[in-house]
Amino acid sequence: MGYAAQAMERTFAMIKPDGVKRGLTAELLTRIQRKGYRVVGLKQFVISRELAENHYGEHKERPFFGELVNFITSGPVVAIALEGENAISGWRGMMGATNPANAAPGTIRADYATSTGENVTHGSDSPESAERELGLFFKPEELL
Ligand code: FUP
Repeated sequence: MGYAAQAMERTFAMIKPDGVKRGLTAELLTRIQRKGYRVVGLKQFVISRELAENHYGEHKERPFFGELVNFITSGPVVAIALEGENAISGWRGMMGATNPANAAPGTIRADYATSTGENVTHGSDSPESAERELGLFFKPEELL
């Protein structure tokens, strides 16, 4: 253990339909693995509306909710379970701000996202949401 012991965490990452459609899957997995995170779960599929509405449940009352569910179910996504030191905030840092106009240079959203609605990736924002989202997208036996 180093001087500044860091927490080993699991988080839920997703390449959204725009990222998959544009052929960014390999590039994004490369970034994840170069960073040193371990991929403990991985699958590509089209999310059902039920899963989408559950996943984004906290935004149910927001005006963009319908559009968000339409977008996230519009094509295949790549669901990824990541493990690493401080993986929750670390992956959020790699993604950059929700609105790509505010995303720091070199982040995924600064490099690739076209708008707030189509911003290429998702990442859990807390240990509680990581656990909830990993549970929604993966069965325990799918995490290796
Ligand atoms: P993030 O955690 O960065 O994905 O951002 P939020 O949880 O705030 O938002 C989830 C998703 O809702 C965003 F990725 C895109 C969508 N969204 C909008 O379309 N408009 C908004 O004003 C805010 C979020």
